[in-house]
Formats: sequence, C-alpha cells, structure tokens
Amino acid sequence: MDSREKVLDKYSSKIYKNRKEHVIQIEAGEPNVIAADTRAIPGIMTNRGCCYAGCKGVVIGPLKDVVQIVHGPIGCSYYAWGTRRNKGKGDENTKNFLEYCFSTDMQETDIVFGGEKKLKKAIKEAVEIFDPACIMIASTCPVGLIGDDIHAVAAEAEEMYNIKVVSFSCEGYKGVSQSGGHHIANNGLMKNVIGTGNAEHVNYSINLLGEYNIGGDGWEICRVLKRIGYNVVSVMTGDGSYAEIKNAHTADLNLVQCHRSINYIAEMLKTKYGTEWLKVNFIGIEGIKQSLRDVAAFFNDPALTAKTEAVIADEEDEIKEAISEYKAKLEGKTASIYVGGSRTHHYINLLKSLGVEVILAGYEFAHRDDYEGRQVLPLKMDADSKNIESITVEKDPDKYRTFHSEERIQELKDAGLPIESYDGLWADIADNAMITDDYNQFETEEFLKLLKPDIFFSGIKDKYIVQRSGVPSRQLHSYDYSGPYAGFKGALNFARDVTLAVNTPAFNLVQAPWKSEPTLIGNLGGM
Ligand code: CFN
Ligand code: HCA
Repeated sequence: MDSREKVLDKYSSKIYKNRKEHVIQIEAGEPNVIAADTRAIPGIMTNRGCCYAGCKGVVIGPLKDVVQIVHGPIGCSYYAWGTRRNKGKGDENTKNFLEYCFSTDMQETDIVFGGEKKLKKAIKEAVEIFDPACIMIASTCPVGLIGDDIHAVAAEAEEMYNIKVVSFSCEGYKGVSQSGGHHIANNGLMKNVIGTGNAEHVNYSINLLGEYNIGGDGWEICRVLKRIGYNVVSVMTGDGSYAEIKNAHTADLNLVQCHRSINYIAEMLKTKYGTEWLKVNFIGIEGIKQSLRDVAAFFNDPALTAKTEAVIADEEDEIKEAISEYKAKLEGKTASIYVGGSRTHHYINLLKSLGVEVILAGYEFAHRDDYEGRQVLPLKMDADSKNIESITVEKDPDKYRTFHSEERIQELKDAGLPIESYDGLWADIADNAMITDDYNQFETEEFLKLLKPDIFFSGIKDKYIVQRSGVPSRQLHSYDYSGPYAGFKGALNFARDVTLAVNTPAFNLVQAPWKSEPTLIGNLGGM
C-alpha cells in the first residue's frame, strides 16, 4: 500500500469516496486533477476558516483609515482582533484605527428584537469619537439569521453623516470557506470605493493587489518598486487605506500577488476601466526578478528597463553571498507547506533556490486554478460573452508542469498570448509530491509520520503538534512574527529563519521525561 492509500484506508467508505478526490500524488506527464473548493465534511477537523474571516479578517481588515464595525456577538470581533497582524502606518493625513476592535456586542435581546438600533448607535458613537472618512460594517452569523438590514442602515448613515459607509453581508456560514468572503469584500470595494476618488492619473502608476503586508512584505515590495521609479497608487490591502484605494482606477497597471483573494477586483477593473493586470510573485529571487522584468516590459520604456536591471543587480548583489551560505546548509532538505490559498505555490521556487524540495503540500481553500494555473483570452476575442469564466482556457496539460518562469514568459510572448495568465501549484511542485486539498488534522499528522519532511510550514493550528513530533515548524501565515519574506531582502530573512529552524529540531534533541522516569510523585500504593 502506498502512503496515500495507507492514510485514506483509515476512513469509512463514504469519507474515502469524498477524500480520494482531494488527495493526490503528483504523476509526471499526467493532468493531475484534484477536487477543490467544495464543502468540508462535517466532523472532520478541517483547517478552514469562514466567510467572515475571508472578508473582514483578510481583505478589508488591513484598511487602516476605516472604522470597521463587526455587527455580531463580541467573540467574532475579539478573536479576529490583531490575529492577522495588520501592519500599517498612519501619518498626518491618514488616521490609523488598526489597533482598535469595534463591535456591536450583540446580546440575546438584540437577537430576539433585532440589532439594527444597536448598529445605528455604534455608527453614531464611532463618528462622534473618531470622525472617520469611512466606516465599514461586517456581519457575522446571527445577523443573517435574524435578518438585520445592514445595507439600509449603512445607506442611512452615509446620508446622515456625509461619510462613506459600506456594508458587507459576510456571515460566517456563507459558502464553503474564507474564499466566499474574499469575493464579497472584492465586490463591496469595487462597487462602493474604487473609482470614487478624483486623483489625476500619473505616469508609471501601479496598484499592488493581493498583498497584505504580513511581516512587512508589502513595504519591502514597494521599496523596490519605488526605487525603480513606479508610483504606487494603492496597495490592496496591506497598509492600505480608503483614501488610496478610491483612486485605484487611475493606475496604468494592476499587479496581482495573491490571485486567490483578489482576482475579482483585477478582472472587474479590467472590464470597467480597461486596466491590464499582471500576475506577479515577489516571493523568491527568481520570482521577483521575473516580475520586475514583466512590469518593465509592460511599460516598454528603455530607461525604465535599464533602471530595473540596475536595481535587480544591486539588490541581488547585496544578498547573494549570504544566501549561498544558507543554501549550503539547506541543500537536499525536504519540506511540507500547508497554507490558505496561494502561499504554497508562491514559496516553492524560493525553497527550490535554497536546495529544498517540497514533497507534501496543500491548501485550505484553493480553487482548481490555484492548482492548475490559467490562461485568459483577451476580451475582444470573445466579444459576445458576458461571462468572464467562459473565456477561460485550460493550459495544455503536457506542457504545463514543465514551464519555468522565463521560458513561460517567452512562450506566452511568442504565442501572442495576453499577460493575464498564471501558473498554479502544478507548474513547480516536484514529481511524486503528495497533495491534500482542504487539509485536515488527521491526514496532516499521518502524512507527517509517513513522509518525514525536514521542515513543516503551516499555521498556528498545527504548529505545535508538528514541533512536538520533532519536525521543525515555521508559520507561513504569520512568519512567526519575523519577516519580511518578500523581495530580495525578504528572501534572505527567510533563508536565515529556515536554516535556524532546520538546524534546531529542539524537540528531537530532548526526550520527554515521562519516557524515561515515572512522573507521578507520592505513594500511590496505599490508594
Ligand atoms: S495573507 Fe493571504 S496570501 S490572502 Fe489568503 S490566500 Fe489567508 S490569511 Mo492566512 S496567510 Fe494565507 Fe493566502 Fe492570499 Fe493570509 S496563504 S490563509 S486568506 N492568505
Ligand atoms: C484565517 C487567518 C489566517 C489564520 C492563520 C493560522 C491568518 O484563516 O482566518 O491558521 O495560523 O493568516 O491569520 O489564515
């Protein structure tokens, strides 16, 4: 029995039938189809979060100048407070409310008699105390169940206080994961915020989409982009602001880092304003170099191209030596990565460049395109179609897994294909790697025992189980409060942290006391 069968074999036949579609071993030359974005099996300890986590927690949460009122019981707000480490800097023109936790603190009486009055009161209080330019309201489960009309409350407040008030019906139970929440947040921002500013267009302007400034990643990426000469109109949404994103429509190009959480905005901006978008990956030295070159190619200006090359050479020079020292200590190691929806594939090449191969991987809530990648034909080729999905073509599965960044870009250019295309996990993952979609506690522990990676990247929910089993763990959601990991300097931070972890398997070096001596004190004989 191979490892996959050994793990799946423990399930009842009904669960087996479901999970076998979500657990696959990569086979070279095969299309490698996996089921994704389907409802988790009740009772299985899935690592997924909810719709509210995706909307409020991930996408709108980092907007610093917005008072974000969570309409629901206090726990929904409290347990989301600060857990996603939104780093943001205010200045004399930009208020920063990120340290605050706003909630209507719904009680039983509000559930019975309705909570709209309480929400109105909360908005009034927020306006009086904080005087924000924008308030956003996010609903949690009970609000949808009792039918409070948060959109009517928002519309009334907008008129009454003459500020922007945007409401999101992102009740936790909606959809199958965080992913539905991303979509709701994207729609809300597009409908109510983006395009409402009146800033003038500036040359060489870009938006950075799907970058949430975890560990300061966004700051590091923007530092390099600004060094080359780009004007960053807005970042969605890491260290982002209402003040900036309302002018996002004025940018020349949208760069998409995390496609999973924000592709909807990229595509809506293209449809509404004709702004092209380009999939980038600022994780890993090859990724950042390729991305910077792709952006320069878009603007097609010799001076900008020359500056891009100069910045690449300088930034790379600074870290090259230290990186190769870390690589010497990591060469030949194996890794496992389990995160939400896009970091798994974003980190594979960075690890590869350090000599580390990913042998076990998966996502919480990825869709098929996060695994398979996608190419989109230009809209004009299918002018009759109103449905963007219907103009999606699957990549040639034979070519698919052999693409490397530079070859891929050349192939796309030679084929005259548009830039809205991207690779998914299949493009870079090793042959024979084990993949589990909507990963759960049981499978993670079983595969960990069977495949024994040298390092395990995941989140807070499984970190300590992994660590205590003797395998070093690093969190790829929070970077264990280290970072940045993006960009050139970020790659060096990452190499350092991984080298330290791999060479310090602390729980492998000590033996639990109860394994060698009795731990109960006292005379139990007389009991
Ligand atoms: S910052 Fe992003 S990069 S937005 Fe998304 S899919 Fe989550 S919060 Mo955790 S770390 Fe993770 Fe991605 Fe995009 Fe973060 S892999 S699960 S919803 N995610
Ligand atoms: C979320 C947020 C999360 C959780 C992190 C973790 C994040 O899914 O709601 O499990 O360690 O990055 O903060 O993904």
